[in-house]
Amino acid sequence: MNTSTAAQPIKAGMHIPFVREMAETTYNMWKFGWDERNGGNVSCILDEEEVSPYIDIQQVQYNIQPAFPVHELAGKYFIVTGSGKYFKNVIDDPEANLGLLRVSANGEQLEVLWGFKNGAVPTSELPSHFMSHIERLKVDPQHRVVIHNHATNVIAMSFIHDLNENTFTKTLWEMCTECIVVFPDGIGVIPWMVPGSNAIGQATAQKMRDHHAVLWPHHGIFGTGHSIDEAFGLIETIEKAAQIYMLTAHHSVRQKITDQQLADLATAFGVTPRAGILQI
Ligand code: 2HA
Ligand code: ZN
Repeated sequence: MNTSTAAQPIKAGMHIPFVREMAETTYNMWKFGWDERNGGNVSCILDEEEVSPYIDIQQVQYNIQPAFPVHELAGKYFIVTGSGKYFKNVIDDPEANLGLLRVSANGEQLEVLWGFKNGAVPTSELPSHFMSHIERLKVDPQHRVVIHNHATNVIAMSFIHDLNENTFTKTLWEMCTECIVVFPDGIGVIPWMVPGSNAIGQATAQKMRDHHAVLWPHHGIFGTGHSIDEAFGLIETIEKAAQIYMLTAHHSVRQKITDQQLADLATAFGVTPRAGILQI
């Protein structure tokens, strides 16, 4: 007896593991309220072996001129979100909201291999992403992912906390016990700047030499990692700490995690807190 019900048609691209992960992650970020409208962008470095079973890597659809030559990333494959695209919608049409590109061998072109259907183009923050990838790869060859989003409490905190990156980091560490273990290198902070520009990309990337995450005051956050899970988890942890801060900031605090306790955590978990933040 045939008991099967009508199969749901699988959306174009959703059989590809890295496309599915991008679609699910962008959807989750939207559900968290971190990516209203077209807010946020993601880029992930892929190995040729991950790409080639699903996409014809000989078949360049067309070329795009990058904002600056990216010699350092020559030959690398990236799955990236599209400019002006809504994270809410990626899951319903990955091909129209995402694109797969390869930096050409001479670093002067971006070769589109898949996606960006109907004239879509890569995220407006591609310069910031590329510059951040370049800097993270210098300090960590395993680096692969840059996520930018508009994490709500991180933005809120940037209005009421000072923007010194050491004191901002210290406050975040004090909010939840696990923070110093998840981001012992702290959070980098740049001044408010116009998004989408090479200048904000340079300022962000400079902070990426010493930090996995960078705050854009009154705008959002950049988080990086070896995987989408790791970069997402980093932002989640920072946002959680910022949420605790926002929930407690207008209350009188009766007890807190001390600097000695933060140092004990670092020792217990084998991490080295960024120097100059703990006073012990
Ligand atoms: O893509 O988040 O910073 C929209 C943005 C720009
Ligand atoms: Zn943004």
